Amino acid sequence: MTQDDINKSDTQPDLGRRKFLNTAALVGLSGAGLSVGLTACNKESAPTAGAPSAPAAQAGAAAHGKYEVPPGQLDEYYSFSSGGHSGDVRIYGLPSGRQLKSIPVFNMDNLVGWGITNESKAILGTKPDGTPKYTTGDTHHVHQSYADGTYDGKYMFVNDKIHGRLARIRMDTMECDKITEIPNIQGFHGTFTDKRDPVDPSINHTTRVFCGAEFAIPLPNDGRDLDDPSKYKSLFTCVDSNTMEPRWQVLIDGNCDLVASSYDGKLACTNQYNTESGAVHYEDMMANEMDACLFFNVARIEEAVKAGKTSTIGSSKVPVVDGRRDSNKDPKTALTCYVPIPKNPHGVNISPDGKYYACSGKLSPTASVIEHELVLKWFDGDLANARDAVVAEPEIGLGPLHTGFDNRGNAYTTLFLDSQIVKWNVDAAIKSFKGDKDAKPVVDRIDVHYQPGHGFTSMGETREADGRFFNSDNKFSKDRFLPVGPLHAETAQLIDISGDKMLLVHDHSVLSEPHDSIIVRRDIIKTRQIYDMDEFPLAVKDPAESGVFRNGKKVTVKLTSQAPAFSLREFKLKKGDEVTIILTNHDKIEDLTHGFAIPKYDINFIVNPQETKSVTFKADKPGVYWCYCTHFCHALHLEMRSRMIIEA
Ligand code: K7E
Ligand code: CUA
Ligand code: CA
Repeated sequence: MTQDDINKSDTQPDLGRRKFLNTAALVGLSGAGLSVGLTACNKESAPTAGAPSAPAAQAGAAAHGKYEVPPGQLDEYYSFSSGGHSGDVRIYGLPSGRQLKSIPVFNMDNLVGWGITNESKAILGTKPDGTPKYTTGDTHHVHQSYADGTYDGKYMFVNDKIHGRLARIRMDTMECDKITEIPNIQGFHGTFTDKRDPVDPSINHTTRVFCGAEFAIPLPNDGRDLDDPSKYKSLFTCVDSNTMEPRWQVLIDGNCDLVASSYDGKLACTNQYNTESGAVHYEDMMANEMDACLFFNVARIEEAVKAGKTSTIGSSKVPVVDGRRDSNKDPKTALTCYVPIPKNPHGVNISPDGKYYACSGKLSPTASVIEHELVLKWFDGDLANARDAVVAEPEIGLGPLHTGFDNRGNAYTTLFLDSQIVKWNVDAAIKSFKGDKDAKPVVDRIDVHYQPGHGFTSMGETREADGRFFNSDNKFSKDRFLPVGPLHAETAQLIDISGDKMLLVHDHSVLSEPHDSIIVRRDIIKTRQIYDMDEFPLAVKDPAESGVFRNGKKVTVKLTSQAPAFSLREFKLKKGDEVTIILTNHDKIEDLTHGFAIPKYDINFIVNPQETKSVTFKADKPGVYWCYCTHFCHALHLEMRSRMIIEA
């Protein structure tokens, strides 16, 4: 690429790409028999979608200095973000967009030794040979534990779509402490913590995590029914947030996608784009005009489990209840309620007042507003038709996906195809749906760059939504940052939503490929900077305990670190030994971390202040190996080593 080419790509208007994506997407969809809805809407929103816009950077931009976080000052919010197929969870400060940390979860991480230390492998799960069972993961959704309808700062949960696992991260250390593999599912996508118990009023905090499986599979998936897609099914799973064991599963018709939970604890829900149960081809999944938002009556499901109205699948012992349509025709006993929603919806989010769910149409230009009380009314047998729980369905633009809320009754939905965020008023949408011609649901629009996936507001998934910021996690960044080869950085764009007009505050680059995030006020999060040595059963509490302890071929090496030295200058082993090294960091000073790398043995990990970690390996290569500190800790950091001697 010449300098000229670079300049050209710099000045290329963003219109080109939008047109391309719009057209390409629409052609692709119409080929598969797309509904009139989308075409009709295209006309309406064409002026906004197709109009030449001012150069991207200026459109709707805010005066920048107002949001600057000067050197030495701290951000007001944490943003916790899934890393997609990187398998990690990232932490950013907002409004600055500074990246603070990547928490290894399903990925292997060389810096902290995740997937290398015995402690992390015990959490990840291992194969018989002691290596991690899986080394890949795909994190999509992060949600924290709640008390009284807002974050309690204790835990964060994140899904792994590839292998169907749920991970828990403790918020005091911001490290993963448990991972559960959910049986009999594939494509574990949406997840959400509950906010209180549906029955016991004293439990006003999170005790469950709901998990939706997107891909239907034969049950059990052991080679049977391979060629009979009508037998492929999805399960909705409830995991105990404390033990992290699956409590129950619901067999459903259609599929799960995103998940939401109600503030009163009574309902969980998932949007369904595949009510057709098209098992193999995506055209099959687009046949119906209406798909659904599927509601789960948590108290009834748990009664049914208690009463033993359950089955099990394969070797799993998790009780499964029947949530299929035909088994739940009588609302008064139904475990599930299928609310019809157009068309291949994606995204379901509950408003901070707990009253409404917004479920986006994706292939329909609409967001459907479902009233929580009316769904409960259906379960009481007092609402004739589940569809009557839909109280608004504003046309908001093309490719609507995810919705965030402010504290003033407004919703902000990402429009993937239009590359916009649309602000719409929930009450106006309800009035308009009732026939009020003067009610105008759409309040404002702002271009984002480009193709937003998730969008989320500050504290917007809690009762303490504060209506200050909206963050748009975009899927394409093209010309927003210096090019770095074929794989571009992703853009996150921060938008000030505190006024009538949305204002673009700034872009910050994020590594591929975030999906969902939550924005949490910083006062809620209380972290520890130093461990308690007693938390680690293997801790080498006194440097004097250091040494090599042999039991036949099994050898334990105990050592400690204190800047700038390890307690053993050298240790001797024999070829063929099965070695476990236990290292305790005796430094008590905040930010004084040491590393421990063993050349040619593929070992590297850190120990934070007062932390203990261990690694196990076979001493199969005789020679001298300088184990050295990898984490800068002291002026004599380079000198901080221990000599591992392996005799032939
Ligand atoms: Cu829309 Cu996995 Cu949340 Cu990505 S999903 S964007
Ligand atoms: Cu210890 Cu560097
Ligand atoms: Ca569908």
